[in-house]
Amino acid sequence: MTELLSGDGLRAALDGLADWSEVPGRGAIARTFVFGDFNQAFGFMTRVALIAEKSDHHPEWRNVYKTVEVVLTTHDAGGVTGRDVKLATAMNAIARELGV
Ligand code: H2B
Repeated sequence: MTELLSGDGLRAALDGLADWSEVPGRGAIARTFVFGDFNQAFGFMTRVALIAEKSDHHPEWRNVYKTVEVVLTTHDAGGVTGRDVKLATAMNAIARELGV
C-alpha cells in the first residue's frame, strides 16, 4: 500500500479511477468535483474527512462554493501510492452517490 506508483503502475491505477489525472512533476493525482451546491460539496468533504481521519490519510483540497479541488499524494512516501488510490476510489463512490 505504501509502494510508490509511477509509470505503467500509475497509468493502470488511473485507468480505474474515473476523472482523476496525474499532476505533472508532483507525484500526485488530482480531480475537481463540481456539486449541485455548497451543502452538497461540504457534505462530501465531511464524509471524506471521516474516512481520511480513520485511515490516517488526508487530502490536500480547496473548496470554493460548490467546487472541491482535490490533490492526493502520500507525503511519507513522496509520491502516489495505493493509499491515494484507495481514498480516490472512496471519493468517487461518495460523489457518485451524490449524483456527480
Ligand atoms: N496523509 C497523506 N496524504 N500522506 C501522508 O503521508 C500522511 C497523511 N501521513 N496523513 C500521515 C498523516 C502521518 O503524517 C501520520 C503521522 O500518520
